[in-house]
Amino acid sequence: MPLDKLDTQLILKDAKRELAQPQRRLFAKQLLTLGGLSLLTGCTLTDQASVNAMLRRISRFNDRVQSWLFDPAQLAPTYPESMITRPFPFNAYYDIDQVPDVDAASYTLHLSGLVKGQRAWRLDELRALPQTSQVTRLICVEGWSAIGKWGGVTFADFLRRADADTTARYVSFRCADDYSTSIDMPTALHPQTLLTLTYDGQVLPPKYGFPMKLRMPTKLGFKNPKHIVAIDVTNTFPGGYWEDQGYNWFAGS
Ligand SMILES: Nc1nc2c(c(=O)[nH]1)N[C@H]1C(S)=C(S)[C@@H](COP(=O)(O)O)O[C@H]1N2
Ligand SMILES: [Mo]
Repeated sequence: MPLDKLDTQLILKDAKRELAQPQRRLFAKQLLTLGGLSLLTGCTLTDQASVNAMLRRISRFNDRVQSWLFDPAQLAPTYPESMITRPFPFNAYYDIDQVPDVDAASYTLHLSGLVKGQRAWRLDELRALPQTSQVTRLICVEGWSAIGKWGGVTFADFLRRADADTTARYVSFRCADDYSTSIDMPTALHPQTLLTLTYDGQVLPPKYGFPMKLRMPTKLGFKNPKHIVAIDVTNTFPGGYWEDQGYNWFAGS
């Protein structure tokens, strides 16, 4: 069916709604006309499904561009401890009374994919690795940000100790709830990307991701997975919980 046979007004309205999310502003600048976009992307805009496919394709393109621009030496701002937000907000795709209850004694972190080293790590093994801490700002797309203090193991260190192939493209995370997300390798190796075991000097509480979360001040909140139980190193694009629902994958600076 040619484009003019479709309700182009409705499709445009829908596309604009999709683009209204703040992390898509870059993306929105490129919203010319649907006809122009269809020429650029080579997609035929015959129905809503193909419009969505086109939007995803453009978002993926932006991810690639941002990934080239991303400078791994660029550091996110850090703050004095006096600026820590108290109480620090809790956020998840469910309410606080549904926070997963992970058992410390039986917890293991599974490593899979392009990794030569040890495949499962116990919590005491993670705690025995060299620790560092940082005070940074978490920015959530829902319209809030807060400064917190996270401690743990520099993720690049961990990946090297685990003998992960750091030339792979992606690292993906599966969580004790039904959450998942994934990042590019330059972000995984960023000096401020932290395999986090503590919050504000205390064992990471359940609400903030016990026993382990990945903290990246260069990424939006939703890219910072809590309650991680499995890490996969891969060259196959992994997506994630929000990413699969159309949120921009790169989602960071
Ligand atoms: N496992 C898991 N991780 C998650 C989420 C979630 O629902 N489940 N929500 C994300 C979102 S949207 C935000 S803003 C931060 C909130 O982290 P906080 O509760 O430590 O403030 O966690 C992120 N990581
Ligand atoms: Mo968020």
